[in-house]
Amino acid sequence: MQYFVGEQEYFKGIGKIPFEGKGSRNPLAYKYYDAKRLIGGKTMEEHLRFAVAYWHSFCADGTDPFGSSTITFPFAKSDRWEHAVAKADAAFEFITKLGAPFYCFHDIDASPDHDDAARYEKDYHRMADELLRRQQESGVRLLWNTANVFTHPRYMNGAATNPDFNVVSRAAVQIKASLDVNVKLGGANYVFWGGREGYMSLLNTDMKREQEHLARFLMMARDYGRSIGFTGTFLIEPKPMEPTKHQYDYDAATTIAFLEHWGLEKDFKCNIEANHATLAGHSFTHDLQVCADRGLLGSVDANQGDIFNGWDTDEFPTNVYDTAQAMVVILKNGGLGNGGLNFDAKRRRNSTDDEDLFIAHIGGMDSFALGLEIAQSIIDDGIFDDFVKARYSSFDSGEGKRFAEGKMSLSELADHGRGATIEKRSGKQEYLNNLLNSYLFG
Ligand code: XUL
Ligand code: CO
Repeated sequence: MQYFVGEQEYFKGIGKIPFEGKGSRNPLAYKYYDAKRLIGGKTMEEHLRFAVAYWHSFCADGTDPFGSSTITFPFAKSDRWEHAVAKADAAFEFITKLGAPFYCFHDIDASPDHDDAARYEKDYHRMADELLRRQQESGVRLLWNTANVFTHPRYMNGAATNPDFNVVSRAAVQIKASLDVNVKLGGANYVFWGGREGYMSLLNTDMKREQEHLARFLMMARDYGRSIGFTGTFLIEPKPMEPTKHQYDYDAATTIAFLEHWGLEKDFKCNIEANHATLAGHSFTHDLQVCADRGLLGSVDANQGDIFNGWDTDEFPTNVYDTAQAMVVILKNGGLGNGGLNFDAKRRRNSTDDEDLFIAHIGGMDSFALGLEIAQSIIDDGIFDDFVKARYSSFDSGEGKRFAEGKMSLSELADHGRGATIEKRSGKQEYLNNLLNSYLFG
């Protein structure tokens, strides 16, 4: 099969990743992700809509707060523009060899940042032309892009929520340019992750005012995006903290309440990241379900945290127990629509071989493919659904139905309660845990 390699091949010795199936021990082959295999009427590729994240895969060099870079990229160049062009070549080569249909990026992952706004915009538009050409040649599509308005020191007090109007307006330069670039590249979604949209101390913060500014900013972005022909979904990515002490888009429920309060829910949905949900004290499935229940599940940043520490370790997802449960919610949601599964995940700092980048993605894709397969059998068999339905069956007829339909007063409800016979009914959690294991392990 043909695949895209730019003028120079960067990942030499690694070809298109094949599907070898269960039992293969080849680290550079899929064991479960068989792109064209049909599951419940759609191919795995259509269900899973995998995306590669530019910032981790082609920018993060292993630097952490305790040590300098460990990873040397094969495309490294000393000139910043030449580096960005070589990075684009390497990225499209990598994504094509992997066979992922989508990619995602922040403005300054792909294009050099400059303090001079005009120079920043000029380079970004030039880079968009470079990316567009590679998209057309390779067939890889843009799942979403976003603006990095959290790294530069000017954003240390926030971007849209900064107490200084001049900083807010400088953030608009990046967000407007990113929307222009999105439309040029045919992006399916546009993401806002408010890394510094929160506070470090309430003693210096007018929280109400900052949230009003955030809402105002999002409305302006929506109106501008729609005016230039962006028809995709705007996404907010919740995270409770890190780098701020408290981020306003704390979790799915908080974000949805914010969107609904400001009337933004028709254009915006949530991008749920597994490790952000766990950082907020929820399971990944919990935040997906909160969104699905409100029709606001837009997309997913697929990763996992470490159970032994609380922060955002952004590991590649390998826990099939979680991917299977996540895929149940996603399938019942009717899929992710415009969204997809973006690997907002990085290989560990000491995984320094080029092939480790492939192996990490292969593991993530296989874990979700296996999760999908398991989820489809769980749904097809309907045992969990039947159990849950039976548990609430007292609301399906008679007085219970009248209550659920809002046709009963509190006095009538109490009248029913006086004569009600209450039987003890087990929640059967252990039975259900064991049943889930039987789907995972046969
Ligand atoms: C940070 C994070 C971001 C967003 C995009 O925790 O998840 O990379 O996904 O800005
Ligand atoms: Co993310």
